Amino acid sequence: MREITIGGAQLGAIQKTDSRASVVQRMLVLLEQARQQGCELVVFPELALTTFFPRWFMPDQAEVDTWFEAEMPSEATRPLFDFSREHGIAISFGYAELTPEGQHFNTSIITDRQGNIVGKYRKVHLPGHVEFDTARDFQHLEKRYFLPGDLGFPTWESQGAVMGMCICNDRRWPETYRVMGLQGVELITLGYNTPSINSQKRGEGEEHRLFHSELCMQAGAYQNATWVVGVAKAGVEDGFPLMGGSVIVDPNGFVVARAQGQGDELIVHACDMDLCNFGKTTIFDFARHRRIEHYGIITRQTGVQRP
Ligand code: CDT
Repeated sequence: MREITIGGAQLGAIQKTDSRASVVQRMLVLLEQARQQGCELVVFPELALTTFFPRWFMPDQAEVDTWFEAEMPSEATRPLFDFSREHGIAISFGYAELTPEGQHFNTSIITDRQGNIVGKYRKVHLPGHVEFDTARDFQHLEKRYFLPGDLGFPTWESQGAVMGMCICNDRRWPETYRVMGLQGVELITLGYNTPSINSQKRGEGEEHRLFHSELCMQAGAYQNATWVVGVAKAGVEDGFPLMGGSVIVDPNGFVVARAQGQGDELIVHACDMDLCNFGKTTIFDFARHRRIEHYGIITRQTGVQRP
C-alpha cells in the first residue's frame, strides 16, 4: 500500500478587490483543516490567488501585469510555503506567472512536504479568444493574456508516486492524460475556473457543465489507471458564477470524494497509489496493447480533415 492522504481545497469566489493576502489567509484556513484531517498533499485551484481576471478585457498591459506573480514564493504567498514546511504537507496551486523574460503563463506548481517547489506546469490548452467578443455574454480572454505552455506535460517522482499536473481546460483533452500516462503517472492534480453557464450557448447550465467536467476526469483516470484530483474555484465572482464540483477520482474512474457547495471547502481521501497497478498491468498495459502505427495523425494534424 502506498497511501497519500490528499485534500482537494476548493476555493469560493474571489472578488476583484480581494487582496492576495486575504486569499492566502483563506488558503491557510483550509490547510489547517487539512492538517487536522491528516492530509499529506493539498491541491488548490487554477489562478488560486486572484479573481478569474481573464473575464475582464484590459487594453493596458500594465494593468494586466498586476494580476501576475513575478516570483514564487512571493512575500504574499510565503506563508503557504512556511505552513507546508512546518507541518510536512505538500501543496499545489495555480497562479498567473510573469517570467523574467516577460512571458505570461497560466501556471501551476507542486511542492514536496518540505515546501520546496518540485514541479511546475504551464497550461497548454488555453480556451477563449484574443479580442473583445460582442457575441459572448461574458469574456474569456485567456488567449489574450497567456502564452501556451512551453513545458509539455512533465511528471515527477514525489512522495513515492509519479505525479503530474494539468490546468482546467486541459482536463477536457484525452491527450493530456495519455502523455502523462505514458510516463507512468499515478496522480494528476488539476485546478479549474469553469463558468457555470456557457457564454456562447444560452440554456447550457451548471448540471450540463458539471457532467462534462466529471466525464472527462473519470475517463482520463480510468483510461490511464491514475488518480485525478480536480479542484474548483467556485461561486459568484463580481456577478459571474463559477461552478464547483471538485472531485477526487480513483484509478477505476469512480468519484470517491465530491465537494457539496460552492464556497471554501475541503474534500479528503486516502489515495492508495498501488490501486493504479492493476489497470496499468492489464487492460491499459500500454507496452502490450497500444498500436502507435495507427496514431500518427494525432501529432501530424491539428484540425479535422474530412474524407
Ligand atoms: N479556465 C478554463 O480553462 N475554463 C474553461 C472554460 C471554457 S469556456 C471558454 C474550461 O474548460 O473549463
